[in-house]
Amino acid sequence: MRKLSLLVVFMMAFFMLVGCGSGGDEPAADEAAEETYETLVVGYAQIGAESEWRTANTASIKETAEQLGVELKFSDAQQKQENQIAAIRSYIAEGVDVIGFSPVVETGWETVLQEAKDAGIPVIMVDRRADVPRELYATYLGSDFVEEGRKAGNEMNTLLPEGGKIVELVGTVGSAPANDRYDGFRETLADNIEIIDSQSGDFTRAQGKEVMEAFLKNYGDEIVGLYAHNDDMAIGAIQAIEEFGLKPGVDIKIVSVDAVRGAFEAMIAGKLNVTVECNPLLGPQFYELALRAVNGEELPEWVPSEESVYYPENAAELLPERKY
Ligand code: GZL
Repeated sequence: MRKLSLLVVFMMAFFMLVGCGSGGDEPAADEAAEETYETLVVGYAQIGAESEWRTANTASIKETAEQLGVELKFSDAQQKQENQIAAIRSYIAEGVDVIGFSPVVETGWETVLQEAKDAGIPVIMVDRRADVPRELYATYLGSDFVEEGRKAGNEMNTLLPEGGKIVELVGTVGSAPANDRYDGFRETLADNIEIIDSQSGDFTRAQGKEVMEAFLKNYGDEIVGLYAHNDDMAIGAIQAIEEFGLKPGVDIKIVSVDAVRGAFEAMIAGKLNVTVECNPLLGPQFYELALRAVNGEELPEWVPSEESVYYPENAAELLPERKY
């Protein structure tokens, strides 16, 4: 009897062990569960708060995280690259799942992005692009800035069929939007339009006004057109043009980029002639890409955003529905 009991106990123990070890349909210990928005932890290194566009972009990143239940760690670098790099390093140290950032300038990112790669943390470039090897980022989500420049050039040709002398307010020196809008504009600008001066206003209203004051002091009413790389600089320039005694949008035709609410208001007032859209509402696409990246999916090198061009004729009708 005793032997029979021992045999039964042994057999029960054996099958219990085998059953546990069989694997059955439980996942093996090393198969990590898929992340969801609710478990995702994202570190985002934002450039700053230099323009209406940036404010809308930040709102989209923060509000979408809230809506999805994503844990967002967010930093504002006051337009300083060293602050963005420090923020990315802090996210690496905290072991976030994904890092998102909008590189204030194109160069100087390779070291810190290599550190993120070594830590196994995917990086998504949002809005602006950095000049780094493909293996250092999961994808780039942003606009075709060269195309924005091309569109602006075509609009300036339409506004100045007789040609003439124009000036240019360039964005942040070294940034992808400034470099590409500069190049794209020159691809399509007509030969009878001459860019007599081109200076950076760093994408801000204050500096856009300051540089336009200097242009007007140097060239006065020779200037018949202004190309501004963003609406904030154009709005600053509009103030300078009025203070100089000329009519913005009439004496000086103005083409700018972003399509923020301030640009619609300026077009309604007849002071701005065209704004080329650059969509800042990138939050939803960013988190969708972040989740795919953290769950191991290979992403395309570039996910471009859809954009349009807006004119005074329907600015008043469109303004109420503008989200930024
Ligand atoms: C463009 C974005 C630019 C905007 C500016 O994608 O990086 O930066 O055009 C903003 O308004 O400051």
